[in-house]
Amino acid sequence: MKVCKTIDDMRAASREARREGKRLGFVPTMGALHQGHLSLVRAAKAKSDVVAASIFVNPLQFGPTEDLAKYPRTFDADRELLEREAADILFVPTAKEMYRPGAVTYVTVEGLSDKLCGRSRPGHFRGVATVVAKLFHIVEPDLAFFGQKDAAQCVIIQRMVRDLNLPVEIVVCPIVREPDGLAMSSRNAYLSPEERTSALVLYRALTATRTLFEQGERNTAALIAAGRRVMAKERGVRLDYFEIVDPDLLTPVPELTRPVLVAVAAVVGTTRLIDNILLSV
Ligand code: PAJ
Repeated sequence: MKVCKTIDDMRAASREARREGKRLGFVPTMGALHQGHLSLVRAAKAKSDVVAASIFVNPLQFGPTEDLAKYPRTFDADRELLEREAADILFVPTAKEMYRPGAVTYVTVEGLSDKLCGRSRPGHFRGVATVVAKLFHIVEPDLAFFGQKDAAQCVIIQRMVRDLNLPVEIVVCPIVREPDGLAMSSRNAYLSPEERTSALVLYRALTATRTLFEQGERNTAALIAAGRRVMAKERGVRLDYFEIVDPDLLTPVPELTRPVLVAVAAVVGTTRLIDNILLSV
């Protein structure tokens, strides 16, 4: 695996692959890799000739009181995992390499960036869209792989690609869960054993909603209420949102007449976790 630390090195590696007519698949990450990330690398391997991954803890997508400083950084283990998955290129720029002093240009996906997590994390999706746009320009992939775990992120990236005519195909891959249902996340590493148990409430609430839906309930207010009731029962968990929204627009829907996204975010102890499911009628 070729490790590129500079933008110039990364561009050269990408150009070389493309000169040979190879399809380049790209998996952007912030590291602390787990099976969720690796599922994206495997999907990329299956659909592309050359696979590039990036590890960059993007300061622009963290709020001033968020966990940028303590975000888990496990580079040696990450590199080994990527080697084992036979990734071809790893891009690991520094923050200085990615953001020149005085950088003032951002990508805002208006009307979407303030939905779901965007409401309680102002500036977060602007940071995500900006860094992903930059990464796409540097790596120049044919395909880029994202996880459904971050549902709003997928919607925002897809809209950005469409609106800016970026020549990349976005592939969204399913959520990878622990055997007990907890969605895998780099932030799960912050959880104490008690919090790890409490964290199961997110998936439990989503499952309760799905069960009610399968029993025939189509009123979203009733479905949301059921999910929120489950969330409220778990002590030490502060609900941020439990919403049922249009999967493309991220806006609330009153009745379930077409597929919807059920999305939840909550703070367990001090750790913010998200999860979601899709319901299709
Ligand atoms: P990060 O949280 O490291 O996630 C990188 C990719 O892995 C994202 O596409 C995310 O949705 C996916 N992923 C995380 N957990 C997953 C799971 N349990 N199952 C399936 N996929 C999962 O998301 C980011 O980084 C950043 O915002 C980034 C896109 C890299 C921009 O900085």
